[in-house]
Amino acid sequence: MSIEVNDELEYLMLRYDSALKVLQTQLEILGDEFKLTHKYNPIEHIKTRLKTMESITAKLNKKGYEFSIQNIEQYINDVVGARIVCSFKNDVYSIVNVIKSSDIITVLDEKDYIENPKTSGYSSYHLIVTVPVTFTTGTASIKAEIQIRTMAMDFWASLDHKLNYKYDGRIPDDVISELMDASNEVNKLDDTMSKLVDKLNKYNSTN
Ligand code: 0O2
Repeated sequence: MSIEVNDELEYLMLRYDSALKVLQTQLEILGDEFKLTHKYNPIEHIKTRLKTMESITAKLNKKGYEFSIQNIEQYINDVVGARIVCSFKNDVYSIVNVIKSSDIITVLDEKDYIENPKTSGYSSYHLIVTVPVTFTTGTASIKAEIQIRTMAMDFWASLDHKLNYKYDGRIPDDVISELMDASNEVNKLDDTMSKLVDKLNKYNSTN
């Protein structure tokens, strides 16, 4: 198959869109298998998305790279993105281990922003992975980012994202500090809920 240079960007996005489909299916399969073997569903929901061209351009700009196909492939890890929202903090680590043990998904890098939250207060576990996608030209390994977090972390991150978008990243210092306080509260809430579930599990196993 010959591809005209003008079609290169469209072809790149087709590759990313195909990787999104593979990733989504694979994550659902891993989740279903976990549910069956552990008689417990740690996943509240899974959301996938393709980064918009506007957002890709803005991220390249922010990182100091010009817009090119090569730079997108080299420097933007999250054109394909999946977010797995779990019930409890322990569930996040269980899901990370399930993904790491998969033969289909290859982990290239990981960032534990739960153990080490970002200065903004952002908490989540990030995996940069590749998934294989087979085209008529052969099989390609395509990069994706998987964010795994609790519902409480997701609540904080969604509001923080909305505020940053609304105020174009120009949030006053006192509000930034209050967001950090709110993130600490989220962390405490996650720990309280984990302790409650441990207590209930112990209670059930002794009764
Ligand atoms: P969007 O709109 O969510 O896609 P690197 O991997 O080091 O080259 P990158 O990609 O900036 O650079 O790495 P990082 O910081 O590990 O992950 C970035 C993504 O994590 C962001 O993607 C957000 O989705 C999320 N994130 C990171 N920090 C914050 C934060 O302070 N608040 C919120 N709400 N989300 C955060 P994008 O492309 O920035 O945004």
